[in-house]
Amino acid sequence: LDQLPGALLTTDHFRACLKPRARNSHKGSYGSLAIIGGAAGMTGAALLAGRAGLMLGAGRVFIGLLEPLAVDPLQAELMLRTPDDALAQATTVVVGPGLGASAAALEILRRTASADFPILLDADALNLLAAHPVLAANIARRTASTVMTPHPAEAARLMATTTEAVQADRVGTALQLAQRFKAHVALKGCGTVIAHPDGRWRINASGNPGLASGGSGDVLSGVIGALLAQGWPADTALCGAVHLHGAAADALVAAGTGPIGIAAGELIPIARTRLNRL
Ligand code: NPW
Ligand code: AMP
Ligand code: MG
Repeated sequence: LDQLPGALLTTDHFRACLKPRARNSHKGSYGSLAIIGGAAGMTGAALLAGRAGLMLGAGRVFIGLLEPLAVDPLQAELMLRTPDDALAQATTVVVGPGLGASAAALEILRRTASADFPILLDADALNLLAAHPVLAANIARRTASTVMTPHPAEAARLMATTTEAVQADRVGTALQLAQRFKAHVALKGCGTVIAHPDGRWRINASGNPGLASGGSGDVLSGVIGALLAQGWPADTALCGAVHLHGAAADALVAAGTGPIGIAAGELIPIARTRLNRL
């Protein structure tokens, strides 16, 4: 399957990455994930990504919030920091959920882009790249892995085109983004297209319109970050997370608690169960 240039994504693409945890392993064995984002009015985006990162197995999760908060009362395990302090602790970074477009957002994105560990660029990080071509060009020069998770409007901004043009050629758009940024790309939406810099691509069949609500993309970012932090290669982490995220929404529909009214945070414990049962 991994040799085919294009195929439907299945659990066979990533199952081999799930290895039993060594009995004497510890939180340092599973990576330190930093989520950087959460400007005023959008702190929820960073917290959702952080909760997903924690529940999908990252050893430690730091949230670098642009709008300071003392604690996440629903998830006290999360360590809330300034963006710089979170970046300093990290072995993997997700940047973008609720990041906004302030000068501080641009500055922390610049610093994250030069990190020598895996990074995931989502949401406003992608919008900032679209507006700053020099920074965008630097992404392709990174030596560590880069993952990008645009929805169709974010992809259109990056490609300086329209959402309609992106939707008319989803595989082509995802492949072009992967080549341009030397990144593993998920072009989200119904039938998420995953494209790799070497030209391989996959289409994900899990998921349903219950995911069409605010915060579901932020949860996906945290799931990907958790798998990256635990040492999964970027291509497999992206495939695994996209599949698990959609499968969690499908399980909610099967249980009669969706597609209407799925709150993005509800996906997290279900994706966790699916990961443990792989
Ligand atoms: P339309 O309406 O069809 O013209 P934006 P955002 C389009 C944070 N969040 N197929 C669609 O365009 C994020 O992390 C915070 C086709 C839609 O209206 C970001 O930082 C939350 N079109 C920030 O908010 C929860 C599609 O894109 C437009 C499409 C802004 O992110 C919410 C929206 O894109 C949110 O995650 C598809 N499949 N999908 C929180 N709780 O704090 C999207 N579009 O303007 O980039 O805004 O995605 O809401
Ligand atoms: P975002 O727009 O960043 O919040 O991301 C939305 C998430 O929900 C992505 O993972 C999309 O692939 C997923 N999603 C949204 N609408 C659908 C749909 N109709 N079918 C399947 N997945 C969807
Ligand atoms: Mg989003």
